[in-house]
Amino acid sequence: MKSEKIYINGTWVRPVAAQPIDVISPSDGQVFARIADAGGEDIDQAVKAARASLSGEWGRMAPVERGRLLYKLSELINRDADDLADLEARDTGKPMSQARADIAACARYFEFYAGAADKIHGETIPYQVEYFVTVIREPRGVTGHIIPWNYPAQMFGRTLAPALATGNAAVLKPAEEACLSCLKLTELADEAGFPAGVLNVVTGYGATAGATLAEHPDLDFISFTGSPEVGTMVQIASAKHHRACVLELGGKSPQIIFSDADFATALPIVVAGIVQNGGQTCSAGSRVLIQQDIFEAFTAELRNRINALVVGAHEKDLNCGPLISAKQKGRVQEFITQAEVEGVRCMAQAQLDPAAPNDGHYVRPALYGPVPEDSALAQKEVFGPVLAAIPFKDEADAIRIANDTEFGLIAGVWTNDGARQMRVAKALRCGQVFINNYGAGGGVELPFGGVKHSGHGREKGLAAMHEFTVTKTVVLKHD
Ligand code: TXE
Repeated sequence: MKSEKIYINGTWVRPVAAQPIDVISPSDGQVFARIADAGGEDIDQAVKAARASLSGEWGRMAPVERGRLLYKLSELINRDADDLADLEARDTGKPMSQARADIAACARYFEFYAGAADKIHGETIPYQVEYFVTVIREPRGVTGHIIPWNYPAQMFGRTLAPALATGNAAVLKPAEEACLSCLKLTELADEAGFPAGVLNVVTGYGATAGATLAEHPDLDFISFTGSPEVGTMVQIASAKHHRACVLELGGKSPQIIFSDADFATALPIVVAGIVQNGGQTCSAGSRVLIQQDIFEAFTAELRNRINALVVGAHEKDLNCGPLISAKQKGRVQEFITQAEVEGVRCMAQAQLDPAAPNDGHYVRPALYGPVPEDSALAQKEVFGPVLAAIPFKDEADAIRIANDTEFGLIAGVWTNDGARQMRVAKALRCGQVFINNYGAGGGVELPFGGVKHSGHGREKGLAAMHEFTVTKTVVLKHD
């Protein structure tokens, strides 16, 4: 693999300057690869190549042909799924079965948007009788994509497939902590035969390569997934150039358990919602709001399940892997220490596999509760496997607590009362509500994104194709 190179204008090249960046395995803390550290000049070359490709073969390509290229890429991803999953698990520390599911999701993104590429319809608008008005959808142009380390392969598909399906030319800056699968996927895109310059992939640090891309004057659009702090910077840079952006900035998503909920269905899904990917998931169900009269009974069952979990190295394929980095482990431990200082009780904690390497970034999944509504564990995105249990009195109280954070990404509602399902779904301030199920990762077809500090704009589904296109109104006067 060409991990120390960047991909610009259809060619793997070394960055102009700078030392490569060491890639550390989260499972054992050891360096196992190196990636290129691109600088401003490299980013500039990538944007130039993307711009040039729009007036070449790509700009003239029929949508059906674009779709065929995307479909070819999805087939190549499926062909190499085992290698990609190995790489993803090693790079991110996630258990092998999760990595396999991520690669399948990545292939599915290219499959879904392949089929959608020639279905970007416009509309006609009845205006005055002597006019004929059509509204057409055109690509934004050159799109920038900055993605995080938690789901590199899935994010590659999620952000690039709709951008390419709609005819844009892209520059991707993946996260420095984990991006090897993105490089391998780029090799596959090259093999699929996308024209030179249509996809450019430039690895490097956020503060240098990422910031240069976000601030580049010749971008037409940017899609960012990451922290609210960097999201703010990306939005300010976009505002300076008067261009639109999509921001997906995480959450503090509630799972709301009413007294009449079906415990047996809810319990494994509530546990999976915080343990998947070590809780490093924007849509992690990190708060479980439980109606008071079942608080003891529900948390007793949760405790049993969490105590029985085992965290360990990715290749053991246990319930949970390590966190991405020593830095992320430190962040999560600070939240735990603060909760303990505030006197919040640890109700359950998973086991550490005795064979887990000492230098891995392991944090044992834990349940804390009852968590005061104003504490950090109830308000802040921990981005680790820490579940906060919070009791509520009645429906109004549940809605109030659920909405009382700065985030608004997703929510789970567990009740068999049909009217309540709809009332609560309407009252929640977030981008998606799951009733008697949970999980924003699945379902490429489903629009995904947040409100409030979780960001704006929508990824996935046909909604993403709207983000990556812009309308043009054509008004013809016939006589
Ligand atoms: O994010 P960053 P970090 C949240 C989560 C986590 C916290 C910090 O709470 O604990 O953010 O994670 C690039 N200009 N999420 O530090 O720094 C960076 O290289 C342009 C939630 O890893 O935002 C990477 O590619 N780009 C989230 C990407 O931004 C910059 C997923 C994300 O990194 C940049 C990840 C800059 N100045 C973290 N600085 C989610 N929504 O799922 C960094 N980057």
